[in-house]
Amino acid sequence: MHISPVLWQFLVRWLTNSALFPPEASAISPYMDAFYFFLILISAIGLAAVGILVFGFSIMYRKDRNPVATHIEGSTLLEATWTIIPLALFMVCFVWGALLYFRIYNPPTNAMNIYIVGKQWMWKAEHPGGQHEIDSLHIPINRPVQLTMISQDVFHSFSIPAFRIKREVIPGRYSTVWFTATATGTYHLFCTQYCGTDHSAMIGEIVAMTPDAYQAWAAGSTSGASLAQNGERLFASLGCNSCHSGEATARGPNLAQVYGSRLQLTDGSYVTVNDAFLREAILNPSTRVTAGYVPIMPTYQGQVSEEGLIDLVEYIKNLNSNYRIQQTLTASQLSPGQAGASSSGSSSPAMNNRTRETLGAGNGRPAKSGTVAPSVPGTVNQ
Ligand code: HEC
Ligand SMILES: [Cu+2]
Repeated sequence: MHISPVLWQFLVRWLTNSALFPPEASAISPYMDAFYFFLILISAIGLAAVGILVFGFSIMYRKDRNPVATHIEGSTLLEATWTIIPLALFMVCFVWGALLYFRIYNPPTNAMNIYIVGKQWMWKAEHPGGQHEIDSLHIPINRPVQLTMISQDVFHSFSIPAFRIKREVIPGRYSTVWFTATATGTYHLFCTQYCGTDHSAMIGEIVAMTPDAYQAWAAGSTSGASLAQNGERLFASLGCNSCHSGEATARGPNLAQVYGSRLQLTDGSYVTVNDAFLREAILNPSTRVTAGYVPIMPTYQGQVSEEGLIDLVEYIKNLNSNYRIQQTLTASQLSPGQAGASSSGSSSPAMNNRTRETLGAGNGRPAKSGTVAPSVPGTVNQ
């Protein structure tokens, strides 16, 4: 789907300047806008068609020209036309929308991860390096950023109009959203789900910076300990290491390689261990018991805050050396073009599959299986 870039720039700039439209500041924005304009266009055509017919018929069949009502028996051709044309239009919307949807909800595996905790009425952001922010979020441009979000109380919704993203933030469950910012600047952050008295004040700012500026900011605002280090401390103080010592005789499984792996449960099914699974495993250990183990792990419900859980999750993630290597490499690389290439060597095959699918969808062509991760990972950002 291609619109002349000149015409596109003109249209978007005009809309942005006249405050009708937020700026396009993420990789997905032009694609979302193209779809949005298409919807407006077909709605306008439909509106015009109906308007013209109503107006035309009321003149053509007015009382003095047509005193006795004409009885028309129906027409198969006409009915087929007004069924097939809208159906075709809706199918175009469906396929186009679905392709965009898959792109928006499948983060590339080399995305840097930031945690967001929503509560009445503020947004808290936690960077893996231990930087904490309230009602603001600093991010580097030209790098995929994934947000892992949870609410401490009621439903909220995290929305950055300039990035064309919005996602529910739900109590008791992680939800994720990702984006690649393309232009430096400060953008609005809104809660777009009515969440109580001060809902309208649950706003903040997104500061998109060059990778260099981001690194300087991150170095200057760290609280000392990274999330994983806090998690390690919590892991010891909650007594997790009494069972998860990593030794062969330990009562609990070794957690070192668990993140990103496919784990077999006692009922024979498999799960892929992600952030949400880890959180569940700590709060409700008995719901999904790992095969080969007795369900002796106590629940930690009510004993750890959401921030504490994030620290634990981040700690367990970082025990997986593959994940750690991948994150270190991507964090130290300022050029987004290399980030994917490094992750291809270190992440598990299952993860590479996902990267491939995302990249494939992003290019508008189907992913080829059997190939190694794409040689131009930067395509995620286009
Ligand atoms: C009394 C021993 C014990 C304690 C204490 C304990 N666990 Fe476990 N844990 C287990 C056992 C046994 C399993 C495997 C059976 C299951 O899934 O419930 C397990 C499973 C897990 C899993 C699922 C992943 C896997 O490989 O099975 C995670 C994650 C986990 N524990 C984290 C923790 C954390 C974090 C703490 C501390 C807050 C903790 N555990 C405390 C015994 C324990
Ligand atoms: Cu809210």
